[in-house]
Amino acid sequence: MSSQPITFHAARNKIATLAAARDIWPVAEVVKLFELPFNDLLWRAQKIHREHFDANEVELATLLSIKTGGCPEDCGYCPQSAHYDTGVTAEKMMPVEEVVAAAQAAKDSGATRFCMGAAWRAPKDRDLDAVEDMVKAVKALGMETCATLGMLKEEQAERLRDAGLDYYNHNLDTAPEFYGDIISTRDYQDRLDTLEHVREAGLKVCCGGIVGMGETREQRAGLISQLANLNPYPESVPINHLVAVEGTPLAEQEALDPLEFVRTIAVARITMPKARVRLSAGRRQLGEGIQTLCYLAGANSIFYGDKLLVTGNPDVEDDRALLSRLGIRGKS
Ligand code: SAM
Ligand code: DTB
Ligand code: SF4
Repeated sequence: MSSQPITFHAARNKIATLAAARDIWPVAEVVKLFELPFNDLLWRAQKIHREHFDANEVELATLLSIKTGGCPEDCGYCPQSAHYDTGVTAEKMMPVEEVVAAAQAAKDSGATRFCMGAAWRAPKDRDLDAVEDMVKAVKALGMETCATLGMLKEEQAERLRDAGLDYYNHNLDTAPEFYGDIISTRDYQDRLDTLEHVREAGLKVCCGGIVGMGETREQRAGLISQLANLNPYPESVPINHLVAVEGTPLAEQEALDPLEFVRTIAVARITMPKARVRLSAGRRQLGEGIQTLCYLAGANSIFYGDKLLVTGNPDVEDDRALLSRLGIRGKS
């Protein structure tokens, strides 16, 4: 019998065994996590957090917009889209020396990761010449490097890897079912394709989304399920709270219950135990109490610096003061 070709059932069992080797998170299971009593959810998240990380340490990552505004995409939340009148004007790419100076300043104030963002649908091959120089120079300062430049082809990801890029950020943003309500100029599959190219090139993946855009709880669970089921799941997961910017279609979006944001962080921690879960955009609006709950729920990375890309972030002094009150150290 052993010489028989593999049967359908044997093949199916093998696939099931392989799937069991990593946790698969169907949307319904993620919804169940969201529905737990708040204290039970936070307790589960904390236990998992402590199994994999020092719970009193947070990664400090600084963002810089290396090419601001005038983006051809129509992402409904984004102040940099050329489709909306938000007061952000299109600028040229920043000179390499300015980028390096900003990275050095970030390093001096304690950041260990530097993320360079560009308002592009996708970089042109010639744009990457300058980005490669930036990556090399930032890396030479001894910082971890990250870039977020839009859709990427595999050869482009390889170029960035060879320049010394550690992470590439490309977000799924929301659940597949809600995505079309927010963006029409590229689809979900385009994003999954870019993530695949990034992985194939051997870069680490930074991928997350935005909460508070009018999605349902099931759709929030849908986003987390998509992220957690990536194989492997991302090393870095930025969870952004919508920053509602005047002029964008989401300017008047009704505010989400902030505890639902905390729940999203906890669910990300439980479903992606070893990821850096980054409490990303929206910290200024969330305030210190909610941020503290996010740290308790397993967030262990923040964007650190007075600005995100074009909108505001808490002042560095205020972050330092809050972290010190909580006894949380910056990762060295
Ligand atoms: N243009 C590139 C792209 O879209 O991939 C890179 C930069 S883009 C600004 C990076 C991410 O920032 C978006 O995917 C989105 O998740 C987040 N983002 C942009 N505007 C935001 C806002 N108003 N509130 C929260 N997150 C936002
Ligand atoms: C991510 O997930 N959030 C960051 C970073 N990746 C590039 C960007 C947040 C942008 C917030 C609005 C702004 O300042 O443009
Ligand atoms: Fe462009 Fe990125 Fe903003 Fe979308 S999120 S409009 S792709 S800068």
